[in-house]
Amino acid sequence: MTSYRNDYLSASRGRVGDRYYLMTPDTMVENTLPGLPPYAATVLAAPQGSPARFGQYLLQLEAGAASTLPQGSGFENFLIALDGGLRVRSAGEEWLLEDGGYLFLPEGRTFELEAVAASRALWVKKRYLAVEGVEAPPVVAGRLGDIIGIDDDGIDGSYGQLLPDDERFDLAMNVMRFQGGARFRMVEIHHQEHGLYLLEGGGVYHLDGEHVDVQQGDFIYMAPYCTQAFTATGPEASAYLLYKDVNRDGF
Ligand code: UGY
Ligand code: MN
Repeated sequence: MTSYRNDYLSASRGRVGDRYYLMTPDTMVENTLPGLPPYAATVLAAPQGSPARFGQYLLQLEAGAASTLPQGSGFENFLIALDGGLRVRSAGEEWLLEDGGYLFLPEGRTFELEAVAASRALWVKKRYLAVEGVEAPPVVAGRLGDIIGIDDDGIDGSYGQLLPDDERFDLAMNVMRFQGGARFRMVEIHHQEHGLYLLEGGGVYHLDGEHVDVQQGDFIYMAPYCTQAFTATGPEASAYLLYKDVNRDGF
């Protein structure tokens, strides 16, 4: 008798838990978003269907592909080139993001994109939470490779901050780096949410009481109060890029 069991159903590591989901590359679906080239965007996180209060997108652009409408209107926006090269224009300024090059644009700016080579990039967007008496954040540009990490015993690794750590910013984009064999010394519980993109390596992630295997190219959404801890099973080093809402009290 023919079996109609689909082996890929059990083979995928992708899963959706109560307070998190793990999106592995085999589960990612390409979408066409307004003003972007056809099927260029995978929605990694968005409020639709999840508690997420931010958007995160994996963009995959062919050389020469460009946006046809201003992007990011009404949001603060963060872009980072994973590979290839991305020209970004905003308010008469222009940046070329290559190999970990990143750009933060405060709310009030829109941007246009053009891929100068076949490119993959991550885009995070969020509605800015202004605080009376606190200045708005400035434009920030940098390169992931230049970010020096600060050792942190609690996570048995280091974290590097791509954006300034002060009250003007209501989001952090951090790179967390781990040697093979490193493991969190605590299980974190906090009111903030995370969008985690695994840049290299892999290991086991403790999420909401479950343990999942994670690898390069995976995305994890963690809702507020999701228990979390990482073990880098090695032997190679691991690194992930982590979105976190910060410097606000949760109201
Ligand atoms: O900053 C953080 O909350 C970070 N340590 N969390 C994480 O890596 N899951
Ligand atoms: Mn955390």
